[in-house]
Amino acid sequence: MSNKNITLFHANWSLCSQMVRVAFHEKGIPFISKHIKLCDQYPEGQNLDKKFLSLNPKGTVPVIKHNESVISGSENIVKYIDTLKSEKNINLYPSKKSDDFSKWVADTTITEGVNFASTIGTVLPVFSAPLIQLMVKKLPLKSILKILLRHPIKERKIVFFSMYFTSAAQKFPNIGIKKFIEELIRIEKELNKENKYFNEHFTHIDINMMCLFHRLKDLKLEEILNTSRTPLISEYWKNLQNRESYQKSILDYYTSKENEILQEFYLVNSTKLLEKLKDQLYSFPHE
Ligand SMILES: N[C@@H](CCC(=O)N[C@@H](CS)C(=O)NCC(=O)O)C(=O)O
Repeated sequence: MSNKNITLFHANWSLCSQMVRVAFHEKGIPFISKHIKLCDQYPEGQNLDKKFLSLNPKGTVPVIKHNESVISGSENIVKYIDTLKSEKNINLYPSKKSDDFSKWVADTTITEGVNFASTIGTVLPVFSAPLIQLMVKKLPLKSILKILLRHPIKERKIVFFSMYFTSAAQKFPNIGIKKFIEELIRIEKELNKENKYFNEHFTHIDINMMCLFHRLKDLKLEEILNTSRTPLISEYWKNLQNRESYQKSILDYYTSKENEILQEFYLVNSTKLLEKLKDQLYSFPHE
């Protein structure tokens, strides 16, 4: 099947969209870009419009349309992209698939139906909550009502609504501290000094880690990747940032909107999360 005419519906600042863009870049497969203004970031809330909901009834990005097929969810999409032929000789999956590999992919994805802060993939949205709250509070009331009336995912409706009317999201990061440090130690143990990446070559796991670690950078928590307790992670993160896809699929998608929000966030945010993470990491028992 031709790789032409693949349309990606995505958002500049969305972890799952970043994952899929990195996969496209790594495979050397072009896509037609349709940027969706998400309801927690923009008054338009295009992911709740009828047209988008007819593509993905869950109202989330990313989604791809290839000829007549529509695929949603970053995990499914990256898997699909990997099956497409391209000039670049790269496989995002190992030749021998294992349950362990699949579990790492799932654990590093924002998997639906999985409790918040129960995997590293679902901890990062919890850490991002104060940043998202800052954007939600800027929305006009009309947009919040649109979320209330149309968002297909009940939990998100409640979260966005509470972000608008309360400051509860400031405390959300605390829910993820313990799990995040456990996961960091688990990753450190899994990494091998001989490999540049999680496995012997760059795979779907590395794509997800790149995006999750980058979100830590956005949140000014990157220091937690560069401690004496996690020397292999520190090296691994450098290797991930050296991939061309990091620049082209993540950094190049920052516009003045994202940069301005970040500047404001750094001025107003005071959860002292980094200190709490460091305390938790250094008190983690040595084996
Ligand atoms: N499991 C899905 C999760 C999709 C998801 O939650 N996307 C977020 C952006 S990372 C989104 O669309 N948020 C907007 C909303 O929920 O209204 C995936 O991996 O793609």
